[in-house]
Amino acid sequence: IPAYDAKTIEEKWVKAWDDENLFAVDTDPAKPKKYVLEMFPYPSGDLHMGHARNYTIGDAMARQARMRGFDVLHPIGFDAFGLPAENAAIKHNTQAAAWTYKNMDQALATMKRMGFSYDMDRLVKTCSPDYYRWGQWIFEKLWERGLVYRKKNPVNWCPKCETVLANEQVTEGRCWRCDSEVEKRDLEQWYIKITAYAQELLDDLEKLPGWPERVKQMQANWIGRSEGAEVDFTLCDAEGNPIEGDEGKITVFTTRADTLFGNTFFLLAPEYKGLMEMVEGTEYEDAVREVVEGAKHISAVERAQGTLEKHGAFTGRYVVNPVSGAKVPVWVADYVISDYGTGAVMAVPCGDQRDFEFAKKYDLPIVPIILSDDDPLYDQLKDEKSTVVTSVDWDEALTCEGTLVQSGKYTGMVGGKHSEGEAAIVADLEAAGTGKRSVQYRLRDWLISRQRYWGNPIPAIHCEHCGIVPVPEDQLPVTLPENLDLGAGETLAECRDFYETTCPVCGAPARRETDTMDTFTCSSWYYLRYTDPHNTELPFSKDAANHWMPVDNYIGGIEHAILHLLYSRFFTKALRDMGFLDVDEPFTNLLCQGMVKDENGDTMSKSKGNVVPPSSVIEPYGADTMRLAILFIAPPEKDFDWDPKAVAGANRFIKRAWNIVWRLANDGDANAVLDTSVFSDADMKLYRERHRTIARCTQDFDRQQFNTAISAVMELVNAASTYLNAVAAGERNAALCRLVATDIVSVLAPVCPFWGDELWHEALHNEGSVYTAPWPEFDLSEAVEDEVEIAVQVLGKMRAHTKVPTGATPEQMQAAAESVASKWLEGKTVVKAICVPGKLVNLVVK
Ligand code: ANZ
Ligand code: ZN
Repeated sequence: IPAYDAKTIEEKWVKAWDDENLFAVDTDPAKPKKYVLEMFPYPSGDLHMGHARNYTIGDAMARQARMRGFDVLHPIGFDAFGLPAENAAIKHNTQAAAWTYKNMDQALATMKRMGFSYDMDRLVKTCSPDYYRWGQWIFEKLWERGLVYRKKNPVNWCPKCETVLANEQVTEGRCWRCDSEVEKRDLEQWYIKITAYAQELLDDLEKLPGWPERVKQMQANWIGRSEGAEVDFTLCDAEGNPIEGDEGKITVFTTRADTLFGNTFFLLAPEYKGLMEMVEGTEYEDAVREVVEGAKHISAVERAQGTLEKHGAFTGRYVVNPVSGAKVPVWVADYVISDYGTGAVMAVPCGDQRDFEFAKKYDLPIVPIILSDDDPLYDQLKDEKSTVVTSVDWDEALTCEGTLVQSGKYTGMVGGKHSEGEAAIVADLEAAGTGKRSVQYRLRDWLISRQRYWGNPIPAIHCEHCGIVPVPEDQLPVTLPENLDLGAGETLAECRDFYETTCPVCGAPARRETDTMDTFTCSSWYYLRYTDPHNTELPFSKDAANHWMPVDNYIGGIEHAILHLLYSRFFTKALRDMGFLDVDEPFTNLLCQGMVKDENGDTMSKSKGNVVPPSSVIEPYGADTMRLAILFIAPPEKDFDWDPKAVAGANRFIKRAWNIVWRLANDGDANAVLDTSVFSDADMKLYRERHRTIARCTQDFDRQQFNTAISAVMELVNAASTYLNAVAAGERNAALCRLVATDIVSVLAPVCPFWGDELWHEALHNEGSVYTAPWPEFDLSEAVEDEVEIAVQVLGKMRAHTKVPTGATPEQMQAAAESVASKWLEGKTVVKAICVPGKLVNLVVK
């Protein structure tokens, strides 16, 4: 038996698979398709442990699916545009393209070394013109359809990255990439109208039973659908007279119209249009301005969270409440955000915790209009229609359901979200023409323009005469120049060769758009390009997309739960509506793999110096050991701590399985016919074990629980080892030995492919690759034992064990029990036998 030499074997098979182009898709209409996809990497350097885990999971799935008879599409590519390349180029005084291509080459070499079964003919690099050309084309199609527009708006600006950011890219007021504090700037930017799909993006989460619940929940929260009403308030002066010359009314969005009687003040967002004009020249101007300026340094998301200290100021104005008729003061407050609802709020301190805190801070009245029935005020107020109690000293607002009090004719009704009281008041507002039903979404349109160089150019031209016009389709792509002097600070906006152009409509000199697209536009459709990567007429053909889509198994990190996955779902739906493919959702099953942490359970990071590079395992042990360890240590969705002992253990198992397969193969005979009627007891035992473990392994692969699938293989290896030790060489069944050797190689091959192909050829003398071999069949009825072991009790005391035929009758069980328990029965008579079939007999004696 040759020694297991990972290095030699792995080098040999990397080359052989390459020469044969083994992993190319062979679209076979007779086979069912399976599209297995791992989220493509950003080429920031060599692969790290997180990548290794991501791709190992996908690769095991893809290889096993292939063996199960699927026609498998398993591609890879690179999300190659983005700021890190630009920053690295500035730092090392080189080109972003050179840096990116070098990193991609390095990552590709590592992927090969890991044995990943990618169809390299379908490699996609988003920075390559033949890819980004189609990104520009799709952008123009969205534009034609009214799903792209420009707008001047306060936007998130990262001062360090010197670019704007989408809402999704700001976490707790900071840049998702560099963690700098994000500022607000008023800039004209390009937007994609993702909000047009808000409802469908929400509804269709139901079509995704194969997604983790928490990811769907995060998307639903991000979309943030809210049902409520818009209510009109009339502006007035301190005496309650309508204000001359003003528009006269301000509308609010509320989910709690039932609380209108508890509205004691009124709030405007600091960015509310016309706010400063309202206070100009008045004694309130300075205080209001202070709040407006202060709010500029806090992100809208944070302001809305309600965890920060609240700031506000009185504007000197009042509004009249359309239901209670009360005159309430108008304030500016920094926890009100301008781009949700109407940017104005009817504050109800007794029912809303934020309003409650604001009222406490600024000493505004808290009128109780909703009570829980254990409230001390309940008995006094439960029938009270007018306001008799004008303030309470509660510790917090009552934000759940309760009974409405001091609320006119609505008193006594149930109050709360979607409550009886809410419905009644909204119906009356609608009848009076002062309000209407309304649905709001938290989701905002996707700001996609970036003032950065290394990205896909937005295909637009600014003409003095014609406005902003799209670059004609036959002039795409707008090619990104690769020779900018980034080190010297040159930007696209300063690159004459790039921006000087002529207007495609009138021919006058014009200026090319110099903003590039958010790189998330590139990753929103790459999975479609894989289905037809060389198409020069279209981004992908409808037939190819319809054949392969949706992706059956998508594997990636939870950090993409919102951004990438939401954008991709939107792109798929928009492209569907334009007739380019027929699927509603891009990813049927989503697996979010857990993190690989260091030995002490810390996340790995360069700054902590605790990164375990994949090469540190591949060098000493080989890629197969690395793959086995990654899949065996934990179920794929769980985090795990890196454990060198587990790696050594994985390597020991590979060697042991190697030896067992060789020994079985040497005793086996490919021409022998399997005949169970000549089996010895030992043969039968191994044969049953084989059916049992293959069944478990198959089910565990289906459930994507690779760790338990590997445990099943280990049991089979143990059973084979027991057999080889117990049965003399000349007495082993040659057909059985061959079968079990083939089984072990086959079921472990998706995990340890190099090991698998080496044994497939050298020990089993097969042609081809185990990758194209069928997955072993099993028959659970063959796994059933003929006999079962039962426990024997005498007067409830455990005395012995014995075997009875499977399906034995109570009489047979009793007879067997009496014979093994004879020494406890001496001199007694059995009066009764209590039998639990297949398990136990309890003999009752006198
Ligand atoms: C009165 C009220 C009484 C409210 C009450 C809540 C509780 P969701 O559910 O998230 O949609 N609101 C409306 N627009 C806002 C804005 N631009 N900035 C900050 N807050 C805003 O929240 C809807 C509620 O948030 C609305 O209902 C409004 O306060 C507030 F007992 O109106 B409510
Ligand atoms: Zn023009």
